Amino acid sequence: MNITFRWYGRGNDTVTLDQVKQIPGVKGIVWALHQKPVGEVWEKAEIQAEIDYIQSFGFHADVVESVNVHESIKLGNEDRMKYIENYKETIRNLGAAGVKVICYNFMPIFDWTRTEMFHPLEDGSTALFYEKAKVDNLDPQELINTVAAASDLTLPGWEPEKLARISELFEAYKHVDEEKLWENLGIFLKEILPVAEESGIKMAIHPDDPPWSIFGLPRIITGPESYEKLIAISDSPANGITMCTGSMGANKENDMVEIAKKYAYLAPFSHIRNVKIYENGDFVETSHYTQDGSINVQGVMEQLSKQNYTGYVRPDHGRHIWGEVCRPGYGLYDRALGIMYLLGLWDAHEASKAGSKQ
Ligand code: DNO
Repeated sequence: MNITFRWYGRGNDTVTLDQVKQIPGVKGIVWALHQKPVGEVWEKAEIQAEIDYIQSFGFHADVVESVNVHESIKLGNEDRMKYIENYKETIRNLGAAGVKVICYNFMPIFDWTRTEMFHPLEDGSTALFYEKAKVDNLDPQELINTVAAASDLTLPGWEPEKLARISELFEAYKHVDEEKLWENLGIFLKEILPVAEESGIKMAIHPDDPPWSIFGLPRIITGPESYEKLIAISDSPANGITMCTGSMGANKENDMVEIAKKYAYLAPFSHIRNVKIYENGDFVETSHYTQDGSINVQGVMEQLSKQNYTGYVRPDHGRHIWGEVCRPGYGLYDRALGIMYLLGLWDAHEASKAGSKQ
């Protein structure tokens, strides 16, 4: 297991790499060129500048999250090949700079979706919250306003240039159902996977968050059956997943321990966090601690240890604790606590494996 920490770049994050350096066990920084408009080629020089900075703190920069996929590719528009070619160029440039994993997603229009960014928890902290009935009855524009009001910084996946075209995009997606979206994912993957292989990169698709359709838009990476379909598209070693316990696990039907057991081998990258799911389908992001939420984080870590998992792992969204002012879900303190919990579980499982061999 290779512990990493997501960081949004100089001037774009409240957390500094000096601070991350003080969290035990962190080997690498998960990064992206967040200022690049979706669909543009990431140039070699700008990639290298970011990597040099990260490496100057002694971290590796092996994992990029995310190179976002242009809506034209997901929609299957006529101009999609232009964007696919740009994506290939970015893969080549990242591979040449030594990057090993690219996390991406195939969610139409909206990336991760929450109705409240600073929902009060009983312990006095705040956390990201999803109110199901609210989303079921919400005008998407209201959701955009909520997200925009939550932070002065642009949140990943919520780029203003995309959101300005919202009604046009909704109109376009009327012609794309789940089947069509799978077809468009297949076309994208068949084009880019050979390039990823040549470049020494594994592509790691992130589950839809939450893993169900919202606003009538199709969503396809929602549970174990999605992984079977993904494998059926291509058995390239570059065709991987980002195993995200909090995203996929927000649907109670998805048993993350079983999913880890069966699909961790497909995941060069894992996001490990907890959520508490309520009877009415709402969910809130809790601490990483198993007893605080609905996900068996302990059981997931046991699976990873049993499989001698060598992939990259990061804690995911944390609560906002101890008065920290930060990006929603991406503070320093609770993610650092999360790492200590994951390392503790890992060491305990490794020790019991070693013990049982004696
Ligand atoms: C939110 C993240 C997502 C994730 C992308 C992956 O905090 O989990 O934005 O990075 O969906 O492409």
